[in-house]
Amino acid sequence: MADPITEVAQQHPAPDGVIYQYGTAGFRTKAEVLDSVLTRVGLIAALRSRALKGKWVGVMITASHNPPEDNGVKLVEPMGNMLQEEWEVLSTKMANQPAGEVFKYYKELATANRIDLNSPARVVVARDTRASGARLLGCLQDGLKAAGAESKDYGFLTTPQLHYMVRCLNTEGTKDSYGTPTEQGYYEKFGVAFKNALRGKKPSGSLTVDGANGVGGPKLTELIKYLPPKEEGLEIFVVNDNVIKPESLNVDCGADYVKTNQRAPPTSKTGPGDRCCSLDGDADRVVYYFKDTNNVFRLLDGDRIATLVASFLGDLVRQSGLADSVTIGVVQTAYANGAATNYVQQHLKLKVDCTPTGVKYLHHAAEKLDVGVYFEANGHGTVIFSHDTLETIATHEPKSPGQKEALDVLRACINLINQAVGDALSDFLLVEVVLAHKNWGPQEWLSTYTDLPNRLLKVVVNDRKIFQTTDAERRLVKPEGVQQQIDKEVQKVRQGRSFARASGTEDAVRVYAEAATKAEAEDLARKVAEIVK
Ligand code: 16G
Ligand code: ZN
Repeated sequence: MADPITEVAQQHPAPDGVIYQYGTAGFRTKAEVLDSVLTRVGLIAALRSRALKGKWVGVMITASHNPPEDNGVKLVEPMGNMLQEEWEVLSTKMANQPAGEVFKYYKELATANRIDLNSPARVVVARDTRASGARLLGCLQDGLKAAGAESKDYGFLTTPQLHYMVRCLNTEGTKDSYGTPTEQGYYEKFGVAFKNALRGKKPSGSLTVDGANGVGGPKLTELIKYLPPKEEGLEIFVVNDNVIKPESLNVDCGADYVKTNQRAPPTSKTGPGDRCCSLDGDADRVVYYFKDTNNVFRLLDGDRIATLVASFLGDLVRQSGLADSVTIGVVQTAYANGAATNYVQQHLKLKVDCTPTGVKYLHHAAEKLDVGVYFEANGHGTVIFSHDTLETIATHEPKSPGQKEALDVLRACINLINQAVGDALSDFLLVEVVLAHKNWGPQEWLSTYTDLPNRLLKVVVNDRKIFQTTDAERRLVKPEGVQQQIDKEVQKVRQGRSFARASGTEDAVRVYAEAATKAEAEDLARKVAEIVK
């Protein structure tokens, strides 16, 4: 009789000719070819937990903003962070082993990483609302069982909720306890923090939240029960929350639709000045938008959230009397609009770091700061506070009622921010707190600076792997000579900036260009696309 691991690998064979890769957001592809991957991720998760002395690790089954027929899976480290890079490579190798080799590779990994295969392994799992989720969960559980892991299934959760659970489970009963590892615990924590951060300020008007017909919609409906009643707090309308029809997920709605098409979902019925925001399919991304008085669509993307939040936290730190002991920094990617970068540096007088695309890079850079505000333009992001900074803020003695007031709000904001990972629900509550305190509507928020006109193009090339970048993806080192050609075009336009990078999620090169006018930005993007073609 075969051992359980070989048996389970053979029960869920990989289709011929498919090569898998653990990319920026885990494994992600057509759901129909993912069975074998899920089983092997079960084995890897068990090994990862054992390597970490039985700490809980997480497995999230989701393909975020991808179309309904896709699915994916990603692993979560004990503090709620993304999987360590070294283990991404091991996961990729495991996913591509022939079924007959899986057990051998499993044992090899154990030996190489000094893992005792009889020690406890603990894995928590959750999934988004895709139709394929239940089947893939079964494949994952087969892997977990074969590896002898203890597992906890939370059913449907947003990705950030799963990250929250993992962090809570590993800190339960310690002084770093992050909260109660239940859905109710999550809602209670963020509900209380929202109320405390508002401190009696009532957000103006209402907020319409587009749930992308994904898991974020029903979870938000649940969260609303824990928020202050609309008479005292925020009135929220949840739209596009149809999870009964999984084929509608991310279709003509959601954060990716809004950001890519620069328009509201066609079903949107809101009037001028009404605040709206859209989540993505697993609710780890959020973008805001509204129609101005001329009925023109206005987007408030991740750059805008970062600048709004950084400016507010900066004020609170100063008003609390902490300006000398706590510094705030903003982390962006090359996609951040030049005007946003400029606003942070020149107006807010804060430091900006730039990293390659992908949450893990931003998160990592933000970890080096006292307070790291990081957002990708597409709406992924959060704020993280260093251990020492948390301590400083917790123990600071205010010297006036004004300082005390600011400090109370700052402390509540820390609890309102999901520090494990970017969380659309927590992010939009934070935005609402800031707007309420500033007494701003979306127009005031938009007026802080004017975006440079920009253009993003997708270029299909023969082999995207030849495009190698440096300087946080802002410059190409290969193919040789291409960067020089791009530089030449950039110099021809006013306030020009452009870069080309290979996509991590699609077989294409992305070209970004911005300039003083729309015509120049479009022209520059087209020219650079010609160069890389
Ligand atoms: C992934 C990343 C996202 C990034 C995007 C870029 C995570 C969780 N997700 O979806 O942050 O913006 O890839 O895609 O890190 P691209 O490489 O195709 O441009
Ligand atoms: Zn997502």
